[in-house]
Amino acid sequence: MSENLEATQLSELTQFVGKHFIYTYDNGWQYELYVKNARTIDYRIHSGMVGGRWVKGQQAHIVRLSDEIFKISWDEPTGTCVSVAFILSTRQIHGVIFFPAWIAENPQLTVCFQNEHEDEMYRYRDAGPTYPKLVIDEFASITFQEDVGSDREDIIACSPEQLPENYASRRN
Ligand code: FER
Repeated sequence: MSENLEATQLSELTQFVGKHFIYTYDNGWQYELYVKNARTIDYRIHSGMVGGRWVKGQQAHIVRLSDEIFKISWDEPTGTCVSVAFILSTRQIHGVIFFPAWIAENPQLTVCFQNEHEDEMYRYRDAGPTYPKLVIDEFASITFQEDVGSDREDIIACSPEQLPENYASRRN
């Protein structure tokens, strides 16, 4: 039974896995996300409270809610929790980000290539303060999307500042 469910779910994700998105939240924050495989994302943050931050290999829960609606949810080494719904038919997104209080107080502490600072992030997370959480609840529009296939390491491979000038402003 559960084997069957899992197989069904994986096949339902094939249209979503391998997608690469650039999107801007209504508050102006610009993000980029690559659905690397059915349990993994890479992402880069171009602007906003933690602009400059980037992460590879974040484990995530990825589900299909309906034909063209997918949701990705994860808990980061910083303690930030994120849940993002992608409505592919209208290229809209709704994201909720739950920031621990220490990040709201000092966002710059998380601005780095996190993979090289994971132990530091766990130490900050455990030191807190965690509460009160800062909840950001915003819609976004997808400004660029492409299908690049799964498990690529070259899609998110450098910091946002190292990208060509118009990389994030490309529209399609
Ligand atoms: C997103 C919202 C939040 C997203 C990533 C985050 C890549 C991560 C925030 C953080 O680490 O502070 O849509 O997609």
